[in-house]
Parts: sequence; structure tokens; C-alpha cells
Amino acid sequence: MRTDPPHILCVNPWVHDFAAFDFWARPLGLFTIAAILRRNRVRVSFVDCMNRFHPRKTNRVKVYWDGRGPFEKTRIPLPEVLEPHLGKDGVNFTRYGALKGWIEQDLSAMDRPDLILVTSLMTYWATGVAETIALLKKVFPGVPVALGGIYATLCDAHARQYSGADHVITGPAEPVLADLVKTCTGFTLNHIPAPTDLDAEPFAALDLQESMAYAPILTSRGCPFSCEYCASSFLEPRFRRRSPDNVFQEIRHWHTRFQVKNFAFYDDALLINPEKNAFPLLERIIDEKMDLFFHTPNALHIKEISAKAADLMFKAGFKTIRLGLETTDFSSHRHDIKVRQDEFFTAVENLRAAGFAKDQLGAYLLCGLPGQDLDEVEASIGLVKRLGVTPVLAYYTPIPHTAMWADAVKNARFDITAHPALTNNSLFPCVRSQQDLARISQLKKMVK
Ligand code: B12
Repeated sequence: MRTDPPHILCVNPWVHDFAAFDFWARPLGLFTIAAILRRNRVRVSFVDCMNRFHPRKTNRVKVYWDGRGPFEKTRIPLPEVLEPHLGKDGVNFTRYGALKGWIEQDLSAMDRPDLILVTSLMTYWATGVAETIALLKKVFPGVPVALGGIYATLCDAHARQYSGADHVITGPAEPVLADLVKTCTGFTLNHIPAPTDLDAEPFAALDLQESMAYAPILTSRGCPFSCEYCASSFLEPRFRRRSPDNVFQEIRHWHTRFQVKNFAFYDDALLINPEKNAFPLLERIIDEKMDLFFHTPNALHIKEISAKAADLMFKAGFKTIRLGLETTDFSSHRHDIKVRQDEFFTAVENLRAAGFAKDQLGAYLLCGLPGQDLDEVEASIGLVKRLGVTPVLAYYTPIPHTAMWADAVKNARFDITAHPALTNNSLFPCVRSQQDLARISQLKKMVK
């Protein structure tokens, strides 16, 4: 048994994609794990391949007023598995994030860790995860590497075979972290938050970052809905919430200690049951005159946007509102009966009456679903625009373990089960004809 605390390195891997931008994208799960480790006296290091503020960067860092901004980019060869579908040339396949040499130097300058924890986000970023792990293995041969997160959970068999990690862990870390650390380092973690009480989790260790342009905030885990295209209920089978007071304390913590002004809510269901959760939180933020900016990139449930909800969000400082509309073909009901036409109209009216401007309001419209009639998307864009809301196309990515996966596999132009990179939404895997692909390019122009 080991009593001196081990050194654990937490790593946010590179993103390989055709396009990427930091629109409030931080590895919140990894920061949560790091916070739990710190609470247990573990020595935690953090290497962020997606660090926009890397000290070796020589050109000016662009930070927009809302905290977002571009990543550094390096053109890389297309993964072999994509070549038959795109050809070798003329395709901008890119490694986003800090340059490889910078990360290699950072790792080489570091004390050898006892264990390395790598997180993962989008399934189709699998090659970025593998490249990161290959570098970790080169610099720290023999140190065990554990991979967890969304790709590891949704594509565990693939991750076991191709990521290069010694351990691939599915689902939330909290129930398995103590065992993993014990097995790999011999050290016992005595303080693991009970799964029944999210308030018992320490605040995510966002302060491990070089700079905090914004803070991601999660008031709940999971979602009470089960939409066909979404993996949320597989990733987090139980909908759990933090108390408004606990969330408020966290917002105040990042603001007063680290001068964070912009906060991005990561919730799948921020406004569900608002009287008990969102309203008390927003009222408190208003009462304390916090003067902060809030953003909801992960979309709000339209049904819940009453006049009171809209008013409180406006007064609390919400600046970016995204609505989870999906389609305005309200008769189709294919995704979930989450919203009716009159509910959408009322929500928009409430938001405009509260004071939100058109450019603050965006409605996500799903595009590229298996068998989708693109007339439906065009009609939705028109209707959303007429209501004074900005249409935002959300290109469909097929996700294993969702109800729509089987349909996606059947409808895809190629075998999307062969490699997660083939599910990248930039490829529109479920759009079958050249005509429809051309039509999507037109629709993209319509929303610009
Ligand atoms: C917040 C969020 C976003 C944010 C940013 C996320 C980010 N960090 O980059 C925003 C709103 C920007 C976003 C955007 C998109 N998202 Co999103 N997003 C989420 C969401 C709701 C929550 C993720 C999260 O932070 N969870 C909270 C933390 C605490 O959990 P966690 O990271 O999973 O970590 C836990 C475990 O995984 C585990 N763990 C994590 N790392 C490790 C490491 C080790 C070693 C171990 C042991 C364990 C472990 O323990 C952690 C603590 O319990 C998920 C759905 C969900 N409920 O998970 C979708 C989800 C990840 N998004 C999804 C999609 C489709 C998208 C978009 C493509 C949507 C679109 N069509 O435009 C875009 C594109 C993103 C991009 N290109 O950058 C899909 C994933 C698709 C895929 N193929 O992988 C999901 C699953 C939702 C869905 N539709 O099913 N998203």
C-alpha cells in the first residue's frame, strides 16, 4: 500500500477535424476528475492540447468579447479510412490545438507521472486521441494511460483496439476512479463524492488552465428526454441536479477569484422544472448584481421559456440563447414531442418581449438526418427567420447507442460502423445523393 500521494497527469487530447473553433468547448469531465484527485491530496498536472493560450504561441491570441476564439491549426494528412470518400488532395484535414512540438516539450519538462488520464469528447475525434496517446507513450514509456469520456464510452470496442490506452473506461469516472488509481498507483482515494449528491462534487478544477476566457457551468447531469439522435441518456442514465445555491457559489467563485465574466451552461436540460432550479439561481444572480454574461450553446427546451423565464434570463445577463427546435415540421414528431408550434411562437414572443435582440437568439435545426426531406429544413429556416430568430443548422452526426443509430447505419452512403471518423457531420454520412449534398450547400448559404 502506498501512502505518499501519486503524481497524476490529466490530458485533454488534440482534435482532428475539418473545422473546429472554441465555441465554449472545455473538457469539463476531466476538470471534475482533477478536482476529485486534488481533494485526495494527489499531485495533479494538466496538459491541454487544446490550449488557446499556450505560452509558446507567438502570434496574438484572439479572444472574442464572449470568451470564444480560434484554435491554432496544423494541416495533417487525411486518415486513411476517409481517403476513399474524399480523395487525398484538396481536403482541409487539420489538427486543432497547440503545436505538437510545444506539447512534446511540455511533457518532456515534466516529472514522470505515475498515471495518465486522457479524456475524449466527440467520437469522430478518435484519431486525435490516438495521436495524443502515442506521444504520451513515447515520452513516458511504461506509465499506464487510462482513457475515458464520451468517445471511450460510446465506442469502447474501437477505443480498446485503436486508441493505444492501457485502460479504456466507460461512463462517469466517479464510481471507478478509486479502483483505477489504486490498481495503477497503489494509492487509496478516500474522498469520492456520492453519486446521489451532485453538490458533493468539488468545483471542477478550471484553474489548472493557463487562462480562463470563460467558465463552463453544469447545473445538472443527463436529460429527462430521450431524443432518437442523442446519446445523453446513454451517457448519463439518471437525470441529476445540483442545488441552485451550490451552482451560485461556483459562479461567484470563478468570478471573484479569477475575474471570469463569461459562463457557458453545458446542461442538456437547464430549464426543466424551473421553479425549483433555474429561477432561484437566476433570481440570486440578479439580486447580487453580478454583471456577468451567460451563454446556452447546448440549447434550451423551448417549452420552458415562459415570460418569467425569458425575463429572468435577460435580467441575469444571458447573451447567447440557443433553442433546441430541431424542425418546424411540428407534425412529424420524429425526434420527440418536445415542442408544439404555438409553444415555439410563444417562447420567441417571450424572449423578444424580455428584451433579447434577434442576433442573440438562435434556433438549432437538424440537418442531414437519415431519410430527411430537405424541403423540411428549408421551410424551417424560412419560418425561423420570419419570427426574427437566427436559424443555426446542426448537422447530424450518427452516434452509437442512440435509437437512430440503426437507421443511420442503414441509410449511410458508406459503412459508418468501420471507424468513428466516418460519422463526422462534415461528411453528411446519411445524405445519399449528390443532389441533396448540393442542396445542403445552398441551405448553408441561406442561413449565413
Ligand atoms: C456540453 C456539450 C457540448 C458543448 C461543448 C462540449 C465540449 N467540451 O467540447 C457544446 C455546446 C459547444 C457542444 C457542441 C457540440 N456537441 Co455536444 N455535448 C455536450 C454535452 C451536453 C455535455 C458534455 C459534458 O461536458 N458533460 C459533462 C461532463 C462532466 O461529463 P463528461 O465530459 O462526459 O465526463 C465524465 C465522463 O465522461 C468521465 N470521463 C471523462 N473523461 C474521462 C477520462 C478518464 C480517464 C475517465 C476514467 C473518465 C472520464 O467522467 C466524467 C465525470 O463524470 C454532451 C451530452 C452529454 N450529456 O454528455 C453533448 C455531446 C457530447 N455533443 C454532441 C454533439 C453531436 C455536438 C455537436 C456536433 C452538435 C452539432 N451538431 O452542432 C457540437 C460540435 C462540437 C464541436 N465540434 O466542438 C454529442 C456527441 C456526438 C459524438 N459523435 O460524439 C453529445 C454526446 C450529445 C448528443 N447529441 O448525443 N456540445
